[in-house]
This record gives sequence, C-alpha cells and structure tokens, in this order.
Amino acid sequence: MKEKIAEIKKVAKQKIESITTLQELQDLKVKYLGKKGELTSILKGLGSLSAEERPKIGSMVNQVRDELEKSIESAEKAMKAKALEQRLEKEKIDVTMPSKNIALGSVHPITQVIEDVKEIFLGMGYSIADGPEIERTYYVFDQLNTPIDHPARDLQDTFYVTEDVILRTQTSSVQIRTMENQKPPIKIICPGAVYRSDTVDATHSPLFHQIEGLVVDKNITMTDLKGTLEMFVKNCLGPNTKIRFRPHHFPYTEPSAEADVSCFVCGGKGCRVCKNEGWIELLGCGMVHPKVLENCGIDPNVYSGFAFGFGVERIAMAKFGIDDMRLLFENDVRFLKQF
Ligand code: 2NL
Repeated sequence: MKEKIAEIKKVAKQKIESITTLQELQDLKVKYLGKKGELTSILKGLGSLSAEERPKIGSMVNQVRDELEKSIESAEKAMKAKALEQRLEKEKIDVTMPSKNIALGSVHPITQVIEDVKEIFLGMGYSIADGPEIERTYYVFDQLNTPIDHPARDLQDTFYVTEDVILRTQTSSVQIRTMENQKPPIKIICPGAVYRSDTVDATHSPLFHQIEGLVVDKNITMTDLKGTLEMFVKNCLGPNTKIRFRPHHFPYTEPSAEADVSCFVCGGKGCRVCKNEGWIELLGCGMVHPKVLENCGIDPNVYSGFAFGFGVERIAMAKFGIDDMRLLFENDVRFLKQF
C-alpha cells in the first residue's frame, strides 16, 4: 500500500511538472484530489486495513494530498504569472508611435462670421442676447410699430403657425423682449436664425441668419450710430473699408437708413463681387422709433437709441467669394473644408 501511495505521488509530481495549460492542471486536480480521485479512494478503503496500519496509511495519504495540493497551487500561480507576462508583452503599446489621422471638421463660414461679429461688439461693451425662433406676432410686428396692413405681415411672406404665432422674420423680437425686461442703458446684439417664405435660389433661402444690434441710453444720437457702424465695418472687413448711408424707411426706426460699404475685394474700383458698383449694400439701421421705445415702457423724452440689422449669409458670401447661397446649406464637406 505504501508503495502504491509513493507511486501515485511520483507520477502526479511528474505530470504537474510537464503540464502546460491551466485546464490540464484543473483536470489533474480532480483526478488526484477530487471526490472520485485516486487518493480519496484509498482513504475510503481504510476500513479494510488492520487497526495498526490504518492511521499510518491515513496520515501518509493526507501528507501526499497536502503536498500535491501545494504543488498544484504553486504550478497554477507560476502558470498565471507566465500568462500575464505573455499578455503584457503581446499587448504592449508604443506610446511614441505616430497616431492615426483624425478627421477634424472646420468651422462653418456662417458660424465664423457670427463669431467674428460677436467678438467685435463684445470688445465695444455689448452683450449677446437670444430668444425664441417661434415667436408671437406681438414681439415681431405689433411692438415694432409694424401695422396689421404692412406687407411684412403677409401670409405669402411669413410662416404662420397660428394667427398670432410665427417663425420670426427678424431677431428684433429679442430686442423688444430685452427692452421690456431691462432698464437702459442697453447695448446688445442678437444673432440667430430667421425665416421668410422665400423660394430657394442663389441669393434666397427660407432660413437665414441675422444679426441685429440695439443701443438705448440717454443722449444717443445718429452720430453714435454712424461711428459705431464705421468702427464695426473697419474691424470686420478691413481698416480701409468706407461706409456710406442712404435714406430709407423702416416702421421701427426714424430716421432710417441703409448702409453700403466700399467693396472689400476691389477696394471700390469695381469687380465681380460688387457687380462693378464699387459699393456693397450691407445693412439697415436707424434711430429707434419713439413709439417702439414707448411700447416697451421706455420714456422717449428721456431716452433715445439706435438699431441696425444685417444678414449673415450675405456677408459670408461676399467675404469668402461664394456666389450661390445654397452651398452654405448643403453641408458638402468638399465645399466646407475650404474655409
Ligand atoms: C433690415 C435691417 C434693421 C432694426 C433692424 C430694430 C430693432 C428694434 C428697434 C428698432 Cl427693437 N430697430 N432693428 C433697425 C433697422 C434695421 O434691420 O434690413 N431689416 C429689414
């Protein structure tokens, strides 16, 4: 019996040493130490031995069991360590390797113009304001002194949601909301999307972007308006840019004007961008109509203000030499990555 146990131990030890996988080791554990294992069956048969031999064999089996258990455990540890080492080696990364190309997008020309304009006006002490694109006619028309029979309110020109809710046609509604909620001095610009019922062509889109500006304080005059806009166009379009004002009419300003800038492509000589005019029509402006101030609870005998507004697409097209507005909305990366 002793020889048999010694033999089991010898064979088991040899096997443990030659084993290469954790699964094989697991099988071996079951074979020798499991419930139906070779050593267990000897223990089960102890009853048939003599009273003298029984404890000796018993303790010998237990000793071998312990020894094999320890060997298997240390073999398992060694194997796991080796596997980890191999995995670390295999999965090693070289952090100095050049990275794969990451496709970076570019800032859309409309966004570029809006960001430029914001930066210029922030520099002059203005704040940025925004408001809803689905807006009440009260804020877009009534408060802006635009009467019920004014063509701007025509069903053909404006997207109506209900009789008194529309997609805003200009961002002036944001300025009305600001004047209703804030006491002068007010210095804001309002960039944002606006909507007109226009058919798409090279120079029209039912959605476009507008930036409007508003200043209300004591003693604001037309001189402030002209000086501010002159500073703005020189900053935005180049230091040699000239600006001229032509009389115009808006219901919400009095007096009103349109402003042209000298062509920033040819400098005024005449080219394709300015259609040989030397000037490019840029914006509308004027002194805030006293009735508009009054509508918003601001006393026109104490305060005055100026306002202006322009289309972002028009500036982006002139600035980047884009001849078809549709290109700005198609989002073709071959076009967009040029800017
Ligand atoms: C344009 C240019 C303009 C304004 C917008 C404005 C806003 C308030 C009061 C008075 Cl709250 N005016 N905005 C003024 C002049 C021109 O936009 O061509 N619009 C059709």
